[in-house]
Amino acid sequence: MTSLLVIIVLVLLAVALWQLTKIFDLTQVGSNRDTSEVATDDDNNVQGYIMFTFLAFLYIFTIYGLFKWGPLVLHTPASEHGEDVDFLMNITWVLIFIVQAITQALLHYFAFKYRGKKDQKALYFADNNKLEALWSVIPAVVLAGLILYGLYAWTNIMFVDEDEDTIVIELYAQQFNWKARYSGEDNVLGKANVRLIEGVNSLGVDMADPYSQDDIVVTELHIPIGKKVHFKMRSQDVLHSAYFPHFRAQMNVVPGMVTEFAFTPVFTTAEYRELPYMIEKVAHINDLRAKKSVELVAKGETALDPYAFDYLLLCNKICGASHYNMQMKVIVDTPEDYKKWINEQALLVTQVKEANATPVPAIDGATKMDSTKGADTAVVVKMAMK
Ligand SMILES: [Cu+2]
Repeated sequence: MTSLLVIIVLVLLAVALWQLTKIFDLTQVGSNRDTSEVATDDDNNVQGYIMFTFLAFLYIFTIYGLFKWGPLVLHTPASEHGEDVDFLMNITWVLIFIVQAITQALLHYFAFKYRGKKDQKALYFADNNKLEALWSVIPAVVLAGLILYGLYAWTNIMFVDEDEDTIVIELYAQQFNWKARYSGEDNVLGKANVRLIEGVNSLGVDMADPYSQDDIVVTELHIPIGKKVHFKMRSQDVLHSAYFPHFRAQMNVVPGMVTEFAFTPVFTTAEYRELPYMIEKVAHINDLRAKKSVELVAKGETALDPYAFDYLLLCNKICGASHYNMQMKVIVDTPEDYKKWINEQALLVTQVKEANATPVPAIDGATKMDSTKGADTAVVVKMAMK
């Protein structure tokens, strides 16, 4: 409603201004004002200086933006290859920045220098091979250099030696959550198929496959520092994208195929929380939250919990209504903590067996079906019938 009112006010204001200019034109009737549409030297000078003002605006806005929003970029990378990605990104930015600063200055300077002047005629200039070669070859060489370096970095990052000692983990995407499946002692993931999804086996793991017997399914990803983790990704429904911003890793997760990415974390969660930039950032966020909490409490609502940093796996493909909230907490542990954690996790095969073993209660009408327990029972019944 408010926006409609604002629109009406703006339209009325525009109409009023237009009427005012008409009245102004009428007051000028009879005076010997220059009404010619051909630009005079004065007009051209004004246009020339406006060009310079625009150039100043471009530079001032760029510098302002760098200071104002520059600190918001992702800081220290938390993976081994992250440095390479950042270096490539920074080189690209610096190049764009230098080229933009020079070409914009030249463009606006020449537009000013050769602004219209009375009796000045444009010089007919067909072409200059040397100049054209120069401005084609320089960008071509620079771009080829960037692309070659990019390809080199990409192959380096994407290459996973099959014999390398890695931890194989499956990332399973579905609208709108992530699950992780650890390949267990054998480091091989058991086969899986969407047709096998049933009850606790929400990833459709083939429980008859010997490789599935030690698989573990979790909703919070733990990985050890300093060890290469080889992710194999599957999607249950639509296109998703596994995005680990702090590890500088991203890969599409495509239904019907397995995509891969591997990286080595170099900071544990605890270490990353202690980085000076992170301490400052978290303090700032908590300042804002504390202020907001005062407002909330005044309104009789609950205060916000203080924020603590955690690595996240996000979805970076708009995959539906709750896409924005499709995330999984990632914890980088020390090798000892990781070992301890993984040993505490229940095997999928045990979970499936337990679900199957739950005694089926006597079916006494619909009352059983309105609780979660009831839903489980339905699954068990279905599995038992298989
Ligand atoms: Cu998604």
